[in-house]
Amino acid sequence: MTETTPLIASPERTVEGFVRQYLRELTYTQGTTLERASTNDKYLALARTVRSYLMSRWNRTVTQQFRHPGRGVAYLSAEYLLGRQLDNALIASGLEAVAEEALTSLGLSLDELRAAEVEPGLGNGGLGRLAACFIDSLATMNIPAVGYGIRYEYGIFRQTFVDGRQVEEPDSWLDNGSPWEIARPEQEVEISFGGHTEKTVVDGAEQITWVPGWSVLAIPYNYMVPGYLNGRVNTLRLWSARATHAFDLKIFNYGDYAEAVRSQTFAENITKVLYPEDSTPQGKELRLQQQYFFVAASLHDFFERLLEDGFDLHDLPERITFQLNDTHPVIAIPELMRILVDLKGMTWDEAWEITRQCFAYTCHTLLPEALEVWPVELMSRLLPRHMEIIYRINEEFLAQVRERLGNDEMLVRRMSIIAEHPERAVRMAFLASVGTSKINGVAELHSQLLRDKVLQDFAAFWPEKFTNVTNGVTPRRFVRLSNPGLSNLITEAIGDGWVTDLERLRELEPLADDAEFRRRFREVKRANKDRLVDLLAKRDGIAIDPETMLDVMVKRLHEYKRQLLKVLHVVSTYDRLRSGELDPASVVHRTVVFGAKAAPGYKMAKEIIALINHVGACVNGDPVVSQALRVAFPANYNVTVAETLVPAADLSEQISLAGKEASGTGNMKFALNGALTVGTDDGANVEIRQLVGDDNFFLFGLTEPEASAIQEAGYRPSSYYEQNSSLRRTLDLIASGEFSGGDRSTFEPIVSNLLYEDRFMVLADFQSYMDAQERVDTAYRDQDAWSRSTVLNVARSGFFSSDRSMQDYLDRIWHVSPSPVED
Ligand code: NBG
Repeated sequence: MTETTPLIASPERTVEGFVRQYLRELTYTQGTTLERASTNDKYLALARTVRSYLMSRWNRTVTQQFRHPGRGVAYLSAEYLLGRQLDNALIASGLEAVAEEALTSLGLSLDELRAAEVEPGLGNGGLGRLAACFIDSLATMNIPAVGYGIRYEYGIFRQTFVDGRQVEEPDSWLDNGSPWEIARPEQEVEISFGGHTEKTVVDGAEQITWVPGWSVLAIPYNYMVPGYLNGRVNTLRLWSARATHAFDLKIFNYGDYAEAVRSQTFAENITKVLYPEDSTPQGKELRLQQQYFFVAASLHDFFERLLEDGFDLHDLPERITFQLNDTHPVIAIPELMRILVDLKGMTWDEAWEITRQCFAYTCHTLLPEALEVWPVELMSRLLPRHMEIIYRINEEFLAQVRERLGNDEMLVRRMSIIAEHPERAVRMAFLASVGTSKINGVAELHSQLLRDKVLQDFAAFWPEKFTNVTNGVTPRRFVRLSNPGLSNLITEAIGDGWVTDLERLRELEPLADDAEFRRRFREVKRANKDRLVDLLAKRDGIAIDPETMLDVMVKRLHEYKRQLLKVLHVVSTYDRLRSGELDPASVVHRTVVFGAKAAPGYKMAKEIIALINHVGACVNGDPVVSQALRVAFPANYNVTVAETLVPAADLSEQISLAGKEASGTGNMKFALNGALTVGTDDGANVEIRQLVGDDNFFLFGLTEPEASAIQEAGYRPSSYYEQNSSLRRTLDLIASGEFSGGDRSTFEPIVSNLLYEDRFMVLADFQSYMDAQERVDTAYRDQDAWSRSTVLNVARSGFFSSDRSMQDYLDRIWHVSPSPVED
């Protein structure tokens, strides 16, 4: 590709240049004037102004990629929980100060305009946010990488509370315009479904053709992924479904207008909505359609647009690794086989070798019910050719197993990609294990448990395939942008190199012993609390006291994460304050903040939300208790709220049952922002504790082997109830109807579940958790020692940068080198 476009200079990086560009956008793109413009007009013009500064770098990045094609990464993820784009684009382009001054000179406020952006909530929780952190790091590290995903028209639902119960509202995030995306309708890809396959013999060789039943168009929308101050802008390509032209036309010709519109709607349903399940997928047909839709479009895009004409496909593994973010994109494995064998005429064996080398798989769970399976019946109906390919992959794989391990039929059944019970179904994690060259877990403990338990047979068969890459978070968004006070303090002390080399935070360690530094550190925390006070007052009408300890538990609502354990602590404290056992004047004053969405179909999770809200109302309404303890549960926790909440927190609650949380990434954000963790030995907590030191972490609870041993011996939660009087009082109080206006039935399902099932061992860890909270209180009383610990948490958490995670992927899996974009 030759570059013939004359280079149009970017707008000048001065206040005047910015003002000029801004007024141009407001006038010529938005079609309004400063006097008439709505807040949304002003925001859109600002977004486009900032975008215009990045545009030539984006073009340059793409041009360089076409001119010097080399080894790269394609990250395939059904979710990207991006958060607001404006602030990130401002810091990545180094335009923050200029923009602020320019807007002020026009009588506008940057703060007001940034608040007008609706965040693209195209993900559920940790998995989607991780993908967003990873693409940020890849761009910042100058790695040629492209992210592929789905442009959901409705992202994660907006949560509201009615009588303390969760109500979901659609998130129509595109309504006010979407200045960060560029549609490329001319690069549409046709994606087929259904139909049947036909066998023909050509020159003695069997050839299979898929004759699909229906198809839709995939329209790409490009998003900028700007590296931090490095002039690289990578691309995130999200696909949107549209009805095929041929489809409507045929029906139009028959004169059935209504039918034509119906089919259009049917096609466009595919990318209509993000499934709000987190960690436990629903086996819905539309979900499989979504998965195949984006994966097939992405592979096609890579082959047709990014690969030069005449590229020898045998060299494909030299060019690309497709990283599969969980099992959602795993259907890409049979799709690549179909492309290579059916469309490109390769032999099966050659194609298989290439396919395996081109894919790597990240597993993000330990819950057996979270491993996706698709009924054979559905797969055969929706993707008949892929089902045949999966059968053959399985046949050859099981033959290999028999050859190496003998005819151990139990083992063969256990390892089969096709499950036989309760119905015949494709186990996507097994397909991923067979069809990739590397498999990784997301924290040390998680990777170990994958090898020892979840994928044990595969790890024994291919030990070298398994590796670990501990998750990370981007320091740009989660420190630099969300915590300007701390960022300035750090930069003043050690320079600004930490933003792209987070291990440099180590240089802060000696300052933990510097009383003046600790004082300033506390000042920053206090200012962050004041910011949170403002936000919650404006956004939710919730008043919180910045003088209290902020004890924060924010994450998806899931039984394994054990929000219930936190509730029991609150209820027990309420009980003791009210009965006079604790003196409100002398205890450490706390504000317990919850933030959590429950999957709309997850009944128990929704009951727990109601319980939190009802307990909160009683706590806050009690004149004695509320002097010392308050509960705040702002609705609709999202990335934007996290950006204000995390920097303000004193205590980070990471209290899942050991062996259940794959990693957690909120835990890392809190530690990096100077909160201390109360946590179990689970997921990445293990590594956080090792790094920050036992003295600066409140550990409690069973270890994974201990929990497993109790389960094996037969766990009896009621025995803990019988033996522990404070636990008994706490549960009895909930059962009494105290928090439900005297109605004992309201929270009865929660109480009986804890007493008679308690799958995640809340009761077993209760006492240990209460003891840990006592240690927290004691530690918090000595503010000077506390802030020493918080400084050490920050100084020792540099490991949890997603830049380090990306470096680990590069070294262990991708083997791609940086390629800075030239001027
Ligand atoms: C989640 C895990 C978290 C982990 C994120 C990112 C799924 C399936 N998994 O512990 O529950 O931090 O993935 O790896 O959403």
